[in-house]
Amino acid sequence: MTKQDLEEKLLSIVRGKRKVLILTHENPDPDGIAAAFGLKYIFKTMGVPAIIAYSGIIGRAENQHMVQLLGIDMVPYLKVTPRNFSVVALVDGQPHTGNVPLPKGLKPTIVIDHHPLRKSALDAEYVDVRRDIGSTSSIITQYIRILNLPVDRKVATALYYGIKSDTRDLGRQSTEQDIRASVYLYPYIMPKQLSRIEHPRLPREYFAELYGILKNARIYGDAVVARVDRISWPEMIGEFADELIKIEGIHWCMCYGRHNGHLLFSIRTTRSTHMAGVLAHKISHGIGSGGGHETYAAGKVELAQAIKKLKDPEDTLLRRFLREVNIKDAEPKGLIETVEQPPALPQPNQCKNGH
Ligand SMILES: [Mn+2]
Repeated sequence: MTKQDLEEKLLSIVRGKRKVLILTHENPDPDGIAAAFGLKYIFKTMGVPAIIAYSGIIGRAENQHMVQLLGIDMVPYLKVTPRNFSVVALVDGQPHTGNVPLPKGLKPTIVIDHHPLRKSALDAEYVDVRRDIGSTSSIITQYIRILNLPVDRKVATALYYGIKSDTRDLGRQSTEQDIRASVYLYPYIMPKQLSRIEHPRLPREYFAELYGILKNARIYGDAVVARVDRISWPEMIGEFADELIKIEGIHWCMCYGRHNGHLLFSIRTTRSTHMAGVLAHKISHGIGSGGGHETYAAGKVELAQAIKKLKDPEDTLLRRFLREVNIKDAEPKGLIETVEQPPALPQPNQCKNGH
C-alpha cells in the first residue's frame, strides 16, 4: 500500500466531511479502542473531526485506565444517531457479526479489521480486512507510517498497547508486521502511563470472581471449563479464559456466564491449527452468535430466545463444546481437587483454652 493508495481510497472518503462516526465492537477491547483512537487522529490531521462511540461497557480496569490516562473520548452508542453521519467507520469488527452496533440496513462506509472476512463487509466503500496481521492497531500504525504523519505520544501508547494486548505480547497470532508496527511506535510511547494501564489496581469484585471461577473450574481430559457465577463486566470471561488456558496439560478452555440477558462465552486453545472461531460459531448455532480467531474466540447466546428451545442453555453449550473438542463422556474433576495436597505438617500441641 502506498501513500497515494491511502489518499485516493481512504482519505478521499472523509476529506471535507463535517461528521465522521467511528465504531468498534461491543465491550471494546484495547485493540478496538486504540484503532478507533488512531483513525480519529488520522482524520484530525486532515481537519476532519470524528466521534468514537461504543456499545456495551468499558469494564476492564486496564481499559478504563487506558481511556482515562490517554484522554480517549468515547461516547455511549445510544447517545449518537449513526444515520446523521455522512461517514461511518468500523474498526476491529465487521457488520452482521452480532457484536457490532449498527442500525439495521445501515452499511458502514469504512471497514478496517483483522477477523475473517465476512461478505457483508464488502458493501463498504473502503475495506481493509486482513487475516495475516495480529491486530487492527497494527494496520492503523501502518497508515500513520505510510502517510508520514507526526506521531502523537498518546496515540502511539494506545496503538502499542492495542497490539500488545491483542497479540499477548507479540505471541498469539502475531506476525512480522505487528513487530514492525510495535518497533515503529516504541520511541514515542509513554512508559509510565503504559505501566499504569497494564498493572492497574483491581476492584475487590475481581478477586471474588476469581475465587468463584477457580472453585467452579472442571477438567475434562485436556479441556477446562468454568462457569462464572457473577460477572461485573463482560470482558471478565475472556480474561479468566486467558488465565485458565495457562494450566499445564490443558489445550482447550471455555468460560461462560450470564450477563444482561445473555449467556456469554469465551474459548481458548493452545493448538494454533484449530479454529476456535469456527468452534465458537458452531456451538452457538441457532441460539446465538460466535466467532473469532484461530486460538481465541467468543460468543453469546440470547437467553430469551434460547430458553424457548432449550431447558438448560448452559448445559447445551457445554455439551456442544465437549463434543466439538472430542471429549467423550469423560468424568470431570474439579481443578483444585486434581492438585495433590501437601503432606500435613506435624501439629504442635494445641491449647484449646487459648493459653
Ligand atoms: Mn483486534
